[in-house]
Order: sequence, then C-alpha cells, then structure tokens
Amino acid sequence: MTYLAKPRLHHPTLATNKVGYTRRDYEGKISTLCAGCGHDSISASIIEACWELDIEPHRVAKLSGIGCSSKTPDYFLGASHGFNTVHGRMPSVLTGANLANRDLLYLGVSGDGDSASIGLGQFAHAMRRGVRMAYIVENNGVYGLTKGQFSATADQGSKSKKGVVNTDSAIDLVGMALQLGATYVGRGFSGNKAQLVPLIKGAISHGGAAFIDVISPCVAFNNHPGSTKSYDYVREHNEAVSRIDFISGREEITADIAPGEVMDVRQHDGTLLRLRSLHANYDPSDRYAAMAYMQKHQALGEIVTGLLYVDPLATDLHTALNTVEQALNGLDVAELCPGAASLEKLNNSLR
Ligand SMILES: Cc1ncc(C[n+]2csc(CCOP(=O)(O)OP(=O)(O)O)c2C)c(N)n1
Ligand code: SF4
Ligand SMILES: [Mg+2]
Repeated sequence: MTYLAKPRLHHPTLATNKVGYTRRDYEGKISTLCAGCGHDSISASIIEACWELDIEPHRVAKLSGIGCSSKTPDYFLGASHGFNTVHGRMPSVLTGANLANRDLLYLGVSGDGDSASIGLGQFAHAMRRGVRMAYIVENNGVYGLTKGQFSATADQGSKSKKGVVNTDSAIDLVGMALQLGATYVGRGFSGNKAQLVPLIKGAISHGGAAFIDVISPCVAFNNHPGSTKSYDYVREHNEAVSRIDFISGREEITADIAPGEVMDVRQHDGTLLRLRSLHANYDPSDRYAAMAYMQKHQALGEIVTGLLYVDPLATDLHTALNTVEQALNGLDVAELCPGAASLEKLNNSLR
C-alpha cells in the first residue's frame, strides 16, 4: 500500500510569507517519481519561487501535458488550479484559459517529448503569440515515462543507456523560443537551485511569453557516460552567462555591486532582475546576440545557463487582441451577448 497524503498539521513556528502562508502551503502530494529524478528538484524550486513571491496559491493555474515531467504539478501548489491536458496540448489549453481569465498566473509545465515532439507546433504558437505564462520544460533528453526512448532534444552523437548512438539532430528549444519571439528566455539546471529559483521568479513576474528550459537528468534512463543530459555532464560543461537576483518591487534595493559588473532590468510590474555578468559583454537585451552566443557555445559542447534574453517591457496576447480586462466569468449576459445589432455592426466593419 502506498501513502500519498502528507500530514496536514504544520508546526506553529514555521515562517510565513507576506500573505500568511508557510512553504508547506505551496507543496502538493508526495512525489511518485524515481528517487533522484531532476524533475523533483524543479518542483522544489517552483515551491520556493512562489513562496518567496508571496503569491496566494489560488491565484495560480498550473497546466501540463503527459510525461513524468507533466505529472509534477501534482507535487507542488496543491491549493492552486490545475489541468493535466492531452500529450503536447498544454499550450493551447493554457491559451484558452488565459484568454478567459487574465487575473491568474499561468504556469505551463512540460517535457522535452511533450514540447519538442508531439507538441512542437503548440509550443511554437504560444511563444509567437506572446501568451503570458511561465513555460517550463523539464528537459532530460528522453521520454522518461515510456521507458527512455531518445527525445527530439537528445544531442546528436549522445548514447542511450544500452549504448545506441542518436543520429538525429537535436532541437534546441531555447534557440527556437528566441527565434519565435518569446520575451523572456532562460536555461537552468535542476541541480542548481540558487540559479533556478530567481529564473522562475522572473518568469512568473514577466508580462509576456516566458520560457525556461531546465536540464533535468532522468536517473532511470539517461544518467550514464555518453549522455549529454546526465548530472556529471551538465556539471562539467555548464557555462553560466550571469548570476541572477530577483528583487520584488517592495524590497529596498541596495547597491552593493561595483558598476560595470551588474545590469539591473526592471520589469513592467516593478520587479527588478539584477544580473551579475560572468561573461564580458553578455547583453541579455539583444535577441540576435543571444542566439549567436548560444550556438557558438553549443558547438563547443557547452551548456549555457542563466537568463539569456529579456524584453522587460513585453506585452502579451491580450494587448495584441485588445480584449476586455474583466475575466469572462465576471461579465453579465448583456455584455457576453450584446445582441443582433452589435453583431451586424461588427460584420459590417469587416466587410
Ligand atoms: C497522443 C499520445 N501519444 C503518445 C503517448 C505516449 N507517451 C506518454 S508520455 C510520452 C513522452 C514523455 O516524454 P517527456 O515529455 O520528455 O516527459 P518525461 O517523461 O521525459 O518527463 C509519450 C510518447 C501519449 N500518452 N499520448
Ligand atoms: S523515469 Fe526518469 S523522468 Fe521518469 S521519474 Fe524516473 S528518473 Fe524521472
Ligand atoms: Mg523527457
């Protein structure tokens, strides 16, 4: 018999955030993933980010597809809205939910199989339309749930657990997100929580389509020599472009860094991304330079992590479509069905 429920009782001395919740309030059910799976570390980073951002759990909607990665929303934010969609269809279901209610914060959780194979078209259109969401791909280079087949993000020349060499070119979702017009693009590693938590906080606070690819080793099928998504490989080949601090609009901003080494990026909601450049001249506001930088380092076998690109004043699909601000469930019948005369007027305007 398995026990999936956590005790509801919280120790009375647990620290609370500004909206009165403890970290435990952001947890979900007990994980059923393999011990050591990178996906569980990403769940822990999401919990930490939401707690630190003082988000009321009922303000979050978490959506996913199918896969071990897409199971993870069950293991965090147990008091938030959730929808486990069909394989690869998270982006379109999330787009619909977002258009119906822009008041929620949308978290899209997916896998490399879910987003780079069956859901590639869905991923592409959510990014190019600027759907406001934090889109997190838990990238292990394999279909973990169906026992370790190469996914489309597996590097050419990398080996499976049984020694089979992958001959196909890899899809780089970060490169695609940059090319498609995402306005916040980062890459993290499940084993580096110090970098991942601020990356997630920045994505949740971003005003447009935010994408984070998180390398997340699959200990069951892709954590061996020959894999380029193993813990050892990522630790040995990680090139971080910057260290990122996230400062919410309400916190005092202290200037303790020498000028020239730090870049402050203020987002539309007043939050500040403070980037300490680890590489000379790395500029996260230049989309084309970010693409060139990524490709150059990828060719050297390096995995570039950090915040690679941000447009701090990005707008989203609602702005583009000029939609009504009120969530649709808050409109009355007369507003939702304005009648035949209004329809006629609309039709005439399109003729
Ligand atoms: C329409 C459809 N096709 C295929 C499958 C089988 N399937 C389930 S999960 C999965 C791949 C999951 O890989 P990924 O998204 O990388 O998640 P991981 O398990 O690696 O975290 C596949 C092909 C399915 N469930 N539905
Ligand atoms: S099979 Fe791989 S991806 Fe799935 S839970 Fe196990 S380690 Fe994680
Ligand atoms: Mg996978």
